[in-house]
Amino acid sequence: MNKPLYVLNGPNLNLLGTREPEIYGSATLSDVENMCRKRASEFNYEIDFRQSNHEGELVDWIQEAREKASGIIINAAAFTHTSVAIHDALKSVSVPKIEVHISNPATRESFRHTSFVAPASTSVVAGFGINSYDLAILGIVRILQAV
Ligand code: CA2
Repeated sequence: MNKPLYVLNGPNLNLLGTREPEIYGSATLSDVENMCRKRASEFNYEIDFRQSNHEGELVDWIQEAREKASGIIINAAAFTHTSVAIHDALKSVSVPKIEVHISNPATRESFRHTSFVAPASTSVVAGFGINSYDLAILGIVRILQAV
């Protein structure tokens, strides 16, 4: 049995589907979770899907993934642009790590143009709406199958 894929979500993503549909669409985080589980099951992976508004909790989960996960898909949300702690935690993990964004931060405000997650990640998927998560699962499975 494969270890699960951790799908970690940062601050305010629990509110997905409740505002700014022009940027983030109308699907909820629960819809994203269901999509991830469905896709991962095609490849015999389970999903451990979590969301936190707290930086330290995300750091704890990344550390936990060192032993317990096959790989990490992370939308660190606003912490993407601020968190050295999440960067350092990801650096300590040797499993594949995919940075995901629903929007494309590069086309938005300049404060979103810096990512502390990207330099500590294997790959980045952004700008496909919630399908970014689906593409990240397809990508991480390819990486894991090549190992
Ligand atoms: O595009 C993404 O996935 C982001 O990670 C979303 C973050 C933003 O700070 C990043 O720059 C890009 C925002 C997460 C909050 O999302 C909400 C969506 C709808 C309603 C409320 C919050």
